[in-house]
Amino acid sequence: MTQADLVVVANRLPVDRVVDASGEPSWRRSPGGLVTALEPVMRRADGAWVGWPGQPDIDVEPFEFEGAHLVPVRLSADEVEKYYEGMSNDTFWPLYHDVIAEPRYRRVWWDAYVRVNERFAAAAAEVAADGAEVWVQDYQLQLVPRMLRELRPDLTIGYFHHIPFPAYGLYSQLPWRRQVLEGLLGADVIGFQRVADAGNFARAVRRVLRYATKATGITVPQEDGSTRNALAKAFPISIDAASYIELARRPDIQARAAEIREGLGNPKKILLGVDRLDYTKGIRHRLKAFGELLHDGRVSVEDVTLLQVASPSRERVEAYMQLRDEIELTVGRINGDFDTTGHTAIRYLHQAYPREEMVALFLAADVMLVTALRDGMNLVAKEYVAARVDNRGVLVLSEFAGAADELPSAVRINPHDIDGMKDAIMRAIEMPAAEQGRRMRALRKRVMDYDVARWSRSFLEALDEAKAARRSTSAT
Ligand code: GDG
Repeated sequence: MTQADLVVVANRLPVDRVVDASGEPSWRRSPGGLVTALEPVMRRADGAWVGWPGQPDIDVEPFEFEGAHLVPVRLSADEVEKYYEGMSNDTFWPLYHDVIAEPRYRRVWWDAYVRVNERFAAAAAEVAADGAEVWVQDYQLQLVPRMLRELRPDLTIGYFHHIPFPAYGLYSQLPWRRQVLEGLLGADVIGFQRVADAGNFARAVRRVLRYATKATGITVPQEDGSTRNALAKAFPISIDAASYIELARRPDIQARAAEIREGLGNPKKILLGVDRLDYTKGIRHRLKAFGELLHDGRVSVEDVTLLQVASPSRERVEAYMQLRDEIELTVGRINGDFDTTGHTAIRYLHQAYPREEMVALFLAADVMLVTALRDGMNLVAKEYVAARVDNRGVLVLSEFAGAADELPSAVRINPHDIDGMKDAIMRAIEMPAAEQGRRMRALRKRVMDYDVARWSRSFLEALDEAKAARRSTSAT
């Protein structure tokens, strides 16, 4: 049986199951950024990855894929509904994103969440070698660190939280607020996107559990009366910048960017939004601001087009169905009011595209609009910047996205302030080339210096240090 020195535990395996024309199933690497980030680490370290294969009720034996050992965790259709769509995406997601949508607290969802977390913990415990490091990913698995520590006290455990951790006034709504904090504190290293998220977490720990915290350290009491130290700190995630640069330099992708502009009637300026269709992304606020700019006559459809890619997401969750209806109604109204036979105000695409096409879109866009009401990081902001190998283009960035901490040269907005956002969009549209260049160079420097490889390295270094510290304590 495989015993791995590094185990990644995530809701999803890094592969998608595809069935060919003859009905034969196979696995294809999924496009996600986490996969790219961890692939080299996994190869180096005899790595295993524990996760759900993405379809309910299928039994799959562990298998090797591109140098990693993959361990599938089975979920029934009922568990997908309660643990994933319910507890993860209809309770934690809205609560942790500042209650933009109302979180629903349902005890049957919680019960399924506990049960599924136990299953992930058990699978990780089985595959981890003696004294291995385990890296748990994200809000679907917040109870795993503690469960795993109980099963395997020899392991060093890390957890990374990809989404925000809310202020205590909101967090305290959670009926299971104590269990979740205890679950997370099973980890030796707890990583967040922003310094503020780590601060909110430490405050919740002080308020609910009364544990002492000091800077990034949390003193966790043990059953035997001793204490141990957990580190709760910001490790802002990033992208594989080099791969975006490579795509952006490809002549066929640059030609495609020109074709996209052509297809929109060669407007003077193209504004771009790229988001999963999610209420946290501020798509409605963005549409409102743009609609008003057209209404006020500050921009015209001949000169400016908004291209909005809203990739389908969580389509079985009620709040997402409602959001889609609202957005499509708004887009229809704005286009109905302002389109001409030759020009459209908003080109709306409820579709997912290959990465090549995304990069062509980035290259075609003069202004990138990231207007999230709350976002852990927002990788799209970083991808746009990396793709602008010409040092042109303007990033308009919400201060409520984690990326705002690292990208001060963007045009910063508060998406709730519609007038402020309208002015910022005008500033971006009218920005002289020299100023675009100055800002874009600074943005690109940050994204290239701090890429996803550096992110995973810095987290794993912290985990190594935690492991060394545990060894020296247990030796004394
Ligand atoms: C969560 C946190 C945090 C989108 N549409 C298509 C497509 N995408 C890609 C983007 C980007 C990724 O999906 C989305 O990442 P974001 O960071 O923007 O947002 P979330 O999905 O909400 O991610 C977030 C992230 O985790 C990582 O920690 O930054 O705050 O919410 O890479 O380009 N990719 C392709 N076609 C699409 O249609 N190929």
